[in-house]
Amino acid sequence: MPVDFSGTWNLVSNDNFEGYMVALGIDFATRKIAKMLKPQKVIKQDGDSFHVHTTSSFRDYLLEFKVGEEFEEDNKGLDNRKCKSLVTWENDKLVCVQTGEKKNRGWTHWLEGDDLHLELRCENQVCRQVFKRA
Ligand code: YOG
Repeated sequence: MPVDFSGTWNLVSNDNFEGYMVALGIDFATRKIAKMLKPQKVIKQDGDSFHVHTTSSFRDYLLEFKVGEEFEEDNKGLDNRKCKSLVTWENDKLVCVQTGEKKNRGWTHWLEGDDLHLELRCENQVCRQVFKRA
C-alpha cells in the first residue's frame, strides 16, 4: 500500500518561513501578515493524483497534479512566478522540483507518526512545517 496523505491538516509549527518568503521576494507588509497565519491543508489523494488545497484567512492556494507528470505552476497569490513543476516519489516522500527563475526551488512532503511534514526550499533557505490532523 502506498502512503496516503489524504485528510485535513492544521499547521502547528513553521520554522524559517520568514527566510523562505524573503528568498521568494515577498514584500515586508505581506510577510508580516503571512507569518501570523495558521494555514490548513486539505489533501485529496487518489493513487498518484493529488489535490492539495492550502487555505488561510488571507489567501488560498490550490495545486492539482499527478506524480511523474510535469505541469505549469503559476503560484498565484504566492510569489506569482511561473515555473515548471514535477512531483515524484522518493520512497514514501513526495518530492516536488519547481524549475524556473528561482534556484533550488521545491518542496517535500512526508508522514511521520501522526504528523504531516512539509519542507519548502528556495535558493539557500529551507522552511520546515509540521501539520496535525484536524
Ligand atoms: O505547498 O506550495 O503542500 O502547493 C507557501 C507560501 C501566504 C501568502 C504556501 C498564504 C509562500 C503570502 C503554499 C499562505 C509564501 C506569502 C496560504 C506552500 C508566499 C506568499 C496559502 C506550497 C505545496 C505543498 C502545495
